[in-house]
Amino acid sequence: MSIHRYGTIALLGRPNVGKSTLMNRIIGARVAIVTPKPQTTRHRILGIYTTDRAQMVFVDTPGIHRGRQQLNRNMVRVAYAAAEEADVLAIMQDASRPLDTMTSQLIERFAENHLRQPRVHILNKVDKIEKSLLLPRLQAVQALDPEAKAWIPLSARKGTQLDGLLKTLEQWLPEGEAVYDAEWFTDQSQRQLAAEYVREQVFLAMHQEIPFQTAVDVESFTEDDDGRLHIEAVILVGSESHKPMLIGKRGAGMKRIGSAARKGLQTLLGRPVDLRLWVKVDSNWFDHPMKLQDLGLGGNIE
Ligand SMILES: Nc1nc2c(ncn2[C@@H]2O[C@H](COP(=O)(O)OP(=O)(O)OP(=O)(O)O)[C@@H](O)[C@H]2O)c(=O)[nH]1
Ligand SMILES: [Mg+2]
Repeated sequence: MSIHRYGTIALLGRPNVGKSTLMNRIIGARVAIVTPKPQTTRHRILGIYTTDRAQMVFVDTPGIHRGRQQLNRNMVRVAYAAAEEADVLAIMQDASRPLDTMTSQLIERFAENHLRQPRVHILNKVDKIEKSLLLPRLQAVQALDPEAKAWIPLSARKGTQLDGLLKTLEQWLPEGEAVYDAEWFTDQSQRQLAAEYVREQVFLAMHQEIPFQTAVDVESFTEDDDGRLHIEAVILVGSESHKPMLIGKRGAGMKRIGSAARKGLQTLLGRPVDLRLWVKVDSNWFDHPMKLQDLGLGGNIE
């Protein structure tokens, strides 16, 4: 009989490199929100992939970046804490851009902190790159971290090379039995998913600093006898001037956000959803440790 493996794989890298896209692809469901804007992911999110041979728990993390606000610092802390706990470190970058300094910074930091887990480098977005540029970029990452176990170019969006990635990752996981039920694919509650799906639509609809100063708090989440979910959520904005921009003419902006989030949730959860949204101004919530804690953004990973 072959060995059964179980373990966690931290997906680490700069914002916007495609960590959440890759995890969703592997899991086959939109468990993490994805937008073209950096700093979309704010929490540690698990995506659980189960086969006969292994249970692979992907740990999606916020992109590592510099930011002065408490929210930014907490997000980065979550990413590093996830790295410390993982069995395998998957370091991701955007292959369509020149090699950035983040990969070397990460490797240095892991060495300083004695993190000796196997490392696998992922060069994402190869669908965007001219073929002749890929090989030198791959060689640059290999030269930077020759002790890594693998350097894998792929496209999370197109789903190319995923089998190769999964095979490699599985090989470096420790032996062990599955921990999660085979039907589970994330650790997030439906309530958390609802908040994230609303925030995704806010990120897609809003520009400049508005999305980064927005949070979503689900205030009421109930299920009626027919299985329909009734969700009431507040969108927190960082300044009075953001409120009308979010609401739009005669509430059109909010309607669009609500309708798109509701449809996405219905698809994910496979049940009808009623969603009511409000906007509340709470200036500088993103720089207050206590408020962040209340919103589940305190920087601790449990
Ligand atoms: N062309 C192309 N775009 C991709 C690919 N993977 C992700 N993207 C796009 O890159 C953008 C960022 O993707 P995310 O998955 O949100 O990136 P992330 O690393 O999770 O970002 P943060 O959560 O901000 O750290 C989105 O617009 C994705 O559609 C890919 O393989 N090819
Ligand atoms: Mg993300």
